[in-house]
Amino acid sequence: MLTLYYAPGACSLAAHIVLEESGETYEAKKVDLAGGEQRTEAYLKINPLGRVPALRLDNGEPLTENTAILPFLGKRFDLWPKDGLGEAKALSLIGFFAASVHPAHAHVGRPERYTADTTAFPGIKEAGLKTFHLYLKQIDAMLAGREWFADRYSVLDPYGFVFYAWGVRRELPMAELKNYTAHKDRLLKRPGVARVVEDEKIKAWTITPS
Ligand SMILES: N[C@@H](CCC(=O)N[C@@H](CS)C(=O)NCC(=O)O)C(=O)O
Repeated sequence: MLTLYYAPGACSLAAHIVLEESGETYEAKKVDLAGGEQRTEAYLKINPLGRVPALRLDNGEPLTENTAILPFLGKRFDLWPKDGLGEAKALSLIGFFAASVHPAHAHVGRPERYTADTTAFPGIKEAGLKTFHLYLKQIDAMLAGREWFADRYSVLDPYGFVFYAWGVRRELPMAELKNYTAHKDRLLKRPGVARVVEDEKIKAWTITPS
């Protein structure tokens, strides 16, 4: 059985949705990030980097990083492109999400990772938010005329959903991003997504009245 280590509202939400929608029995273990559980000896055995998500595989081995976990789950649950170019495009988007969009947001929430000079925090946060917003606009453009990021629903969609939620949390004008908002609404209509949103107690997301 697969076990997902996750934290409510964190980037682990993507894998949580994929597992919930899969219909396969899995265990979801909540990690208390605010309480520092990710830095305990027990958790560091699962992910030495002290982050969520982490996935314990059927053989007990841990797998970390969204860039690995999501393709792994996508292949297991037929939510991953089968052709070479489709896969390359999916990896390109996962790379953009993990290496650009997520770190831009980290500058807002974790400025201490980028400088020890606390007087520089406001500038780092402001620049991070600006860059994060710019990326969200780019994601919105990618979704123009499309229902999902790939040719059909895939693990890319719950991953993209994470950053929409973070935009809401940071009070960015998300409703202006029409394609991205419609994508978020499509996701929220999926029963498995609604269950996870409820489980993670994410209140900021409601379906946009059309
Ligand atoms: N590159 C990692 C990033 C994981 C990550 O930063 N997770 C955050 C939550 S979104 C976390 O665990 N933060 C806890 C901490 O930094 O102490 C991935 O994409 O899987």
